[in-house]
Amino acid sequence: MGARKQDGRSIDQRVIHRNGGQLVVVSNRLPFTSERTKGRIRFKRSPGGLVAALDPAMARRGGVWVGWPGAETEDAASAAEMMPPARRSDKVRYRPVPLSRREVASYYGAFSNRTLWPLLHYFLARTEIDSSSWEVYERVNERFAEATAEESTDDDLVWVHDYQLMRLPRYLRRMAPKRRVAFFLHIPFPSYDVFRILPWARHLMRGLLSCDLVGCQSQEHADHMTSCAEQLLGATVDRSRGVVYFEGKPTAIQAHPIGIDYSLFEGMAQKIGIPQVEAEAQVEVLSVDRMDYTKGILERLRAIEVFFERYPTYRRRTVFTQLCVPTRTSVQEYQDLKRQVDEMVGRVNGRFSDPTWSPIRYLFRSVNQRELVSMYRTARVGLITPLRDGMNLVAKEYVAAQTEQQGVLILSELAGAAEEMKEAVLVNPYDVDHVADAIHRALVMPEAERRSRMVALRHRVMTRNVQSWVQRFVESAEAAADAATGSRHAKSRTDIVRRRLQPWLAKRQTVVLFFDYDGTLTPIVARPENAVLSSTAKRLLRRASRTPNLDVVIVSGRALADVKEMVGIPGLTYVGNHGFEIEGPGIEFRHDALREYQAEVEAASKELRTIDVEGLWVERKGATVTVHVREVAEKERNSSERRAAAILRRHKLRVTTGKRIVEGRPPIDWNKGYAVLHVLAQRHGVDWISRARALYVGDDVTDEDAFRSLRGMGRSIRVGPATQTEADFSVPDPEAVVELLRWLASGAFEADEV
Ligand code: GDG
Repeated sequence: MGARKQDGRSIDQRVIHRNGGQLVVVSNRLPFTSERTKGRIRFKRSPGGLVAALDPAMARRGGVWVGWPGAETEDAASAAEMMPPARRSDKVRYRPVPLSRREVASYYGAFSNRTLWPLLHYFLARTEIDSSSWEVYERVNERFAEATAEESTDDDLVWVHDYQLMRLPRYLRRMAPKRRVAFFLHIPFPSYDVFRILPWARHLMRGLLSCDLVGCQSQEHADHMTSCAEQLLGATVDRSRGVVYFEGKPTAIQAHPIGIDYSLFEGMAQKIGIPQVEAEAQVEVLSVDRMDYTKGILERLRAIEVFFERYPTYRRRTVFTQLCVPTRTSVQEYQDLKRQVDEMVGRVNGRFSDPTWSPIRYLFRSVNQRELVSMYRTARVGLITPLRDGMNLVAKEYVAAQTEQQGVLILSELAGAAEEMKEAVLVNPYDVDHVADAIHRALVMPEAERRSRMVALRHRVMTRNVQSWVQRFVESAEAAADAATGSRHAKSRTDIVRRRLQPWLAKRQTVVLFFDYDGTLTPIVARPENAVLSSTAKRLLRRASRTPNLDVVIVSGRALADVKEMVGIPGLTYVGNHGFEIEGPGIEFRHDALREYQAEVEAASKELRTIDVEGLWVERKGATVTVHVREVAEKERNSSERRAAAILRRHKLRVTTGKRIVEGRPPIDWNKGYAVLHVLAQRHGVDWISRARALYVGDDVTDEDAFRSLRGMGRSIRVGPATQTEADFSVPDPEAVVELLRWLASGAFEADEV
């Protein structure tokens, strides 16, 4: 029976239903594979790490999954038939992308698996260069992009996976310029000298740079990708922030090492119970791989042979189980590898076996997950030695299943996992003598050492699990997309900030809101006296001042009297003069420096007024003095700023520069950040953190002090670009601040859901 009727609804109904802001995952394969046998369609979970990692996350979170259902079909109608019945939940919908026989052969078999796969894993001699398969790769990527464009909206986050779809983002960007697009590469990204070998290296790089975020398994891969962008396309690179600018658009390139569903593996292992390894005569060493030349199976078998040569006393006491899962069986290289592995196992077994024991137990098939965990559990040593691997999830799963902390992990230093799993016994998989010795070392390792290594490994695999991987990736992708789209998406950026703040704000009784004035509540204007609060902002501030559990504080570089007059709402707390003066219910504060430095500030102001430059003017405010250069002719602006700064320094004042202003203030450690903490302690006690949430919104460099002070204790929002700031979030402009204020003043942050 086809999938259409099994869940009582048609596939199309499931495909059409949509809700905004969802995750749209795109991968070559859907998480299941359909097979047509004797007129019936059967569905199997697809093998491999990508599905193992993403399937549970999607099932929990919901969204759309775009991909190839696995069987060759000529048209969309027959592809729809290849859809499975509704799964565990209806939260995941599938959009099949049909592929013809020729496309499967060229896009998948040839370009993906005989060109990109070997090259990205540094197997240069196996890399095929064939322009006809490239053309099919392009066309298929375009078709995937079309399906993705149809299935997503500008509110969604499109998350494209892996090397088969590196060109997709380029097409999608053309079809839907505002779509938020992120990419994750599951396999390694090689150095420039290797990647440039591909005649289509530039095209592939352009594909990646059409994304807002590109995630790699390790920092090393991310660094390689950044250099390639720079050297192949002349992109501008900001290494400190991990951002590449190409064709006027930023792309963040970051390391996001993938994790596993730790509690699933640990839970299954606990259910299976404690293996009776000690009681058994034989100790087991386990390797699990897809049958792939990158996994180093032949080299490992050779190391096992050397092990039995060097350590003959371990014969009959040790069994190596090699589970090889068949993949890409239609590709010639994989058929050849299978033959070589078969031969090698036969040779080693023939050499060492006796009538009751064989050194290698070889399984060429897949096992179910329970059996797999049971194998992980019984193995004293996990022998994971790929020649190159993006990450290697088997290493992490083995560790998760070691609930008794008895096992030892031997891990290739050329697997991405080695970057995080330093407590494993790390080996060079090509050095078979070294691997043989490492096996011996693992077998004789004292229990105390085994335990301490395993405890450390388990802790890391547990905390960096697949759930946190998805969460961190999605958050980084949204932040990168915000930065890229800038104010065009003002509203949605504010929405994102609101969504993220809401659960945090709702957790405490009181919320203390700090707003900077100029540039935050009002737009920046040429003359400060013209920075008038809009009637909406004023109304909302008034409403906020009456909202229960909301405490509003206005923070400004202006003199206290000035900012009080500009806002004009009684009952709020006002912080003036960058924190030197504070006034509000229960607070009356004037910093001593106001008096101490009065004479110096006065003298500096006088001297500054002697600068004869048209448009420059000096504003004296309590403890500080500000030189405004906004109206100075552009060519004279920098020199005027320099002259003003020199005068201020001569008077021993501390100089800060802001948006077309230069300011001098007493050279003492006091700033908006200290003032914010002072207000919190005065109004809510030194232990304010247990009762109140503090949120600071500001646009200026002087607000960075407040962002820093609240780091880890409160939250902060920068008004303007999210670059070079200590703030946790950003919104584009004062209009967005007013939107945020509307929400806060309504008290809606106390609700359970936004
Ligand atoms: C790519 C990258 C990266 C294996 N045999 C059986 C079985 N498996 C599952 C394992 C594991 C997965 O397959 C293999 O994952 P790996 O990470 O080891 O390798 P790749 O397939 O090459 O994955 C890799 C990964 O993507 C994720 O980003 O780590 O570097 O090459 O989860 O458990 N599962 C079952 N039976 C088997 O016989 N049930």
